[in-house]
Amino acid sequence: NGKIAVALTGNPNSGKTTLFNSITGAKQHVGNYPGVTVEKREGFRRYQNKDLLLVDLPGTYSLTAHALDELIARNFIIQDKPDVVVDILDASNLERNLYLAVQLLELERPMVLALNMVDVAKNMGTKIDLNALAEKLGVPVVGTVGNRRTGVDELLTAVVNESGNKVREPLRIDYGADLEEKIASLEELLTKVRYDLRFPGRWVALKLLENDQEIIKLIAGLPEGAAVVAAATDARQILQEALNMEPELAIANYRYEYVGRLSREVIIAKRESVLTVS
Ligand code: GDP
Ligand code: K
Ligand code: MG
Repeated sequence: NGKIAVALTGNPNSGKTTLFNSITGAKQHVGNYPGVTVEKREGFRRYQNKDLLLVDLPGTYSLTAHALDELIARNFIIQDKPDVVVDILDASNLERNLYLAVQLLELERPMVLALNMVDVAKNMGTKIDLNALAEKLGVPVVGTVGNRRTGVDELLTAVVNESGNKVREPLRIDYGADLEEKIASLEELLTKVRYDLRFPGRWVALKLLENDQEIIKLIAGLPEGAAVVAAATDARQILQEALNMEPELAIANYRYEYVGRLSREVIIAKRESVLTVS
């Protein structure tokens, strides 16, 4: 009946709470995530005859199983299945913020990018081609200045539009021949595991190769899952030899390369550093 669940994600200090407050006003509710003491903020907003339920997730730089905040963010997105994930990026620090964005995109949920702090980026002489970024990532991108409420309506319009959509073309970072071969074979093995898999198969395969203890535990506990975990252990050994490094490091490197290239492609102007004469 027009209810839309929206999760706000992003790096710490990208402006999540500022945008959350701009969108929801004072009507916020603070709770805890089940079993942990990390604060969960919920708020409401009626927009274009829809009820938006917003959740402000903990700020993170990545989505590994090493940190509680990162686990909370990814588990919320995967298990609660918000209708739309809004990733709030600090436009003045685009490359670093894109590192989280691509990991969120790999979760294959409907998503909108809010490129916040475009005022700060502009003052630094940085201009970003939002359309190019949207096209390359396959998601809508809206420029915002959270503390001035600039772009908030445009952002909400994009959220409402996206909520009725299936995920477009999921982002596929090319992890290179060695990793891609193992990802494909694990993904194939995973189709035989009978599980209520809300996680995308490719994402689970990547997490197994990254030695993600949460996902390993989850899969190992499922019927036929132990064989997949064993195959992943073998694959990790082979990859370690072939790549001459831990597979998780190789995967992170491919992501860094991808976001480095992407940010160079979409930053259309960058002021030359000013030489000081002494
Ligand atoms: P969070 O950690 O992601 O929740 O970030 P906050 O909402 O706490 O914002 C961090 C700081 O950035 C605060 O001082 C905000 O007032 C400021 N801020 C948020 N959005 C913008 C913006 O678009 N432009 C500028 N210049 N400052 C912003
Ligand atoms: K903050
Ligand atoms: Mg905050």
